[in-house]
Amino acid sequence: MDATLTAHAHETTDHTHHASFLRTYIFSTDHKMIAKQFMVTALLFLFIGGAFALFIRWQLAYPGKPIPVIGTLLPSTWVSPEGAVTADFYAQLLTMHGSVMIFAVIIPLLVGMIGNFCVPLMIGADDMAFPTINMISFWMFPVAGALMMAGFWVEGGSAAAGWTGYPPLSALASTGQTLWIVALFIVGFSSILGALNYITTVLNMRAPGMGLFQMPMTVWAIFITAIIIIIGTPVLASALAMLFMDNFLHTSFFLPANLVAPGKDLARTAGGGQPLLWQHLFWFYSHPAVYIMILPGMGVVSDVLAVFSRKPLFGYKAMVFAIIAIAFLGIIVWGHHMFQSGMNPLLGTTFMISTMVIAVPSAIKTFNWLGTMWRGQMEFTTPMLNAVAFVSMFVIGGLSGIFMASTPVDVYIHDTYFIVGHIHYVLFGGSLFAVFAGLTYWWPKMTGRMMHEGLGKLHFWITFVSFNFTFFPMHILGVGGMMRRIYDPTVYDFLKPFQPMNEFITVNAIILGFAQFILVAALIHSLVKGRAARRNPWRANTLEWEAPSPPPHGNFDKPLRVYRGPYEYSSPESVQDYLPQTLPPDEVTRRMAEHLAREKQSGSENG
Ligand code: HEM
Ligand SMILES: [Cu+2]
Repeated sequence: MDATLTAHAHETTDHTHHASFLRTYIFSTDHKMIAKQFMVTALLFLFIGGAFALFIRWQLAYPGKPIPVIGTLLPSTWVSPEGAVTADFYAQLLTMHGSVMIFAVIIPLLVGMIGNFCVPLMIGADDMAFPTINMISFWMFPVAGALMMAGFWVEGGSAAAGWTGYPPLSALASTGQTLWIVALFIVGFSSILGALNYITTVLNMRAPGMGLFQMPMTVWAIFITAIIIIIGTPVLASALAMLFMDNFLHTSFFLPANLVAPGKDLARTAGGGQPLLWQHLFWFYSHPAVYIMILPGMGVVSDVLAVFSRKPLFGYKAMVFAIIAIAFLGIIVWGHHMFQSGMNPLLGTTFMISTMVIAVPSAIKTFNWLGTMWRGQMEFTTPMLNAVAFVSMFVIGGLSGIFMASTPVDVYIHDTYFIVGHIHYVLFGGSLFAVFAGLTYWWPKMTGRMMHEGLGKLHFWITFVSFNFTFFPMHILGVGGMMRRIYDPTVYDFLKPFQPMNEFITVNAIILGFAQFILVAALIHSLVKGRAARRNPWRANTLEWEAPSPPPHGNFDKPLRVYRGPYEYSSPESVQDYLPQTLPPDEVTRRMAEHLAREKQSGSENG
């Protein structure tokens, strides 16, 4: 292993200057470049998805009023002549906001960007196991994203059946819906290829001496996430294939007999299908998918919290088993999305109980994060602030989840804004804050430049405050009865008193959206003017910090051997307060002896 590592490193330093622009930046097989490609593409989609959200929010706060500034510039198929969002366009925006954020932002950022950047570096490998497959896996993603977006320009507009694509609506739909189906299929393919790569890389390419229980939590989390992807995604893919056939080949997997759909020719549809079948298949993937979107975040945050608390991660093994437990339970709870579908109450109860059980490993993780910070020497850097926000926002989102998991409560809050509140606490407050934590933590390694702490903190605080002002009131709206996916709340008398709250949310959503430009400014500022980053600016133990910043193609300039776990902070064995995983034990003792001798000497000089 040592020999191959060094051999690769040599080979690559020789070859880097010959690599063409195309091979270096476009069709690169280097995991770090692929991570950056995922980052740039997904951040672009973050702004696109964010713009959709602001259009939605504008309509909810000021129904029927023209969109300011750009309203009249938008195509007449999207907006009314005065420039207000039409009902049809609203349904498209809502569908595309959810689909883009989940499939083109959160999953690519957490799995594509963090996974690609961290896994090989943190286990001391020179690249992924299958670099070419890795490249293909990336390139499927922008292709899929573009296909999905293309829906806005085809006859009938984009997909509009919600990010959950429920039939019969989605099975009797427009070209836009088909583009959505094809795009998701391709994204799924890309995910599976990525997952195969992570699993193989973690199992086969760890540096000598690194046991599974010496891997950092980020690596564990991506590893388990990859297993969930392998189990869940093929099910989604088959469901999508069936939906595609219902649309085009007059099959009726999801179309019941005697269906009446105005304006649709159902003569050739046999009927006999089950719309509920889609819900089962979809949620069999998509509930585990919420863990695809949170587990990597949990891994990142565990690493960041330990480093900036200068303490070992509390309960390392419990953390690993909690991830495994969450992943396992996550696969058997999908029915909690279907409580109101008329399922047998007995079945509903089993799904309720299994869902509530997920709170146990989630709480184990939460308490261990608190235990990690407890009495630590906490340093509130930008990554740390985002990581602490992750923990607290995830707790709020997890708690609202338990409300919904209770079947009698869910009768009232299902399909209301309460669930929109829940989704955003876990996905924005959780996953996206974890992305911010990870991005700002590994940025110096990625680019070789430090980020401006002031800009990073400004971005954090504005985001954190406006995030809570945007999404917390949604719980109140939901309990008040405001339905999710509603176009104009003011047509219902009982919702009229909530209109000021809707306006408040929208104002904050606008602030939240524009605050993200501060992050972009911070990244650009760092690239242009940032201080050069040392190898290990955060004084961390894990292997990626042994590589130069940024690491060259092939990653490490020296052979590595792992002697211990990743979280030996404030170790009494160490002269500094940390013990890198690669520092040989005899070197640790030698340094300590030297240090003690020096202390003794200075002690006798003073005395
Ligand atoms: C203790 C943890 C959690 C529990 C008990 C829980 C429970 C639930 C339940 C019961 C629903 C369905 C509500 C309904 O439709 O009436 C739901 C929806 C949802 N949850 Fe969670 N959840 C938890 C954590 C998470 C996490 C970590 C994520 C993502 C990172 C997440 C994302 C979602 C999403 C996206 C939906 C909405 C799906 C839709 O559009 O219909 N949840 N959750
Ligand atoms: Cu779920």
